[in-house]
Amino acid sequence: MKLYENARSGNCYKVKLLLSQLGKPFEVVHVELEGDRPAPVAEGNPIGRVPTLVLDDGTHLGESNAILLYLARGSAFLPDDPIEQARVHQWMFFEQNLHEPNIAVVRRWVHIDHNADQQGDVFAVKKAGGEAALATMDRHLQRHAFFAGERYTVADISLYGYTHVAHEGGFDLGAYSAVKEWLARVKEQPGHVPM
Ligand SMILES: N[C@@H](CCC(=O)N[C@@H](CS)C(=O)NCC(=O)O)C(=O)O
Repeated sequence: MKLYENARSGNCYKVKLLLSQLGKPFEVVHVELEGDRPAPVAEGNPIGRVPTLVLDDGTHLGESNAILLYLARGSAFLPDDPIEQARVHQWMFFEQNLHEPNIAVVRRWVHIDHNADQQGDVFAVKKAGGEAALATMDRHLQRHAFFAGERYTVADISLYGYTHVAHEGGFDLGAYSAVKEWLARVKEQPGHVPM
């Protein structure tokens, strides 16, 4: 398998983390966030972004969470029980709807593009959205060790991607003690690799 990715992307890191924990060999191909994208990303992935995973038979897959769900089939990282599986999906949709578009975007402006001061009122809106997402996670984690099925799944991998680097966007995790404890639990999982 070949993973087209950028090392500063939490979306790409999610896929590298799961592949590592599954013990699946893969080759990494670096792609710049700005600029020309190689054909497998620009043409093979209809969305034209990274991560793009190219399977050994030439199949191209895009969207980090779709890739996670594909790779996790039949493994301990995706429960078979329909309700538990729906809860995995629930948190992964939350991640793409209310978490990543706020926390990852604020981090990109602050930490990567250094243009937060050019974002006008949108910056405060995105920052507040990120805080709300962290508060939602914290409420859940005050009663549960993980997001779905009381065990480590791809829902945790998905949410870990940008939560563990949220401080780079100026989010103070001090207010979210259950999130901080969960981050430590995720880091302790067998086969964990850093971003
Ligand atoms: N929802 C997509 C987001 C993919 C995405 O936006 N990837 C970014 C890197 S994190 C990218 O390719 N950016 C290229 C650009 O900014 O031009 C996913 O979860 O994979």
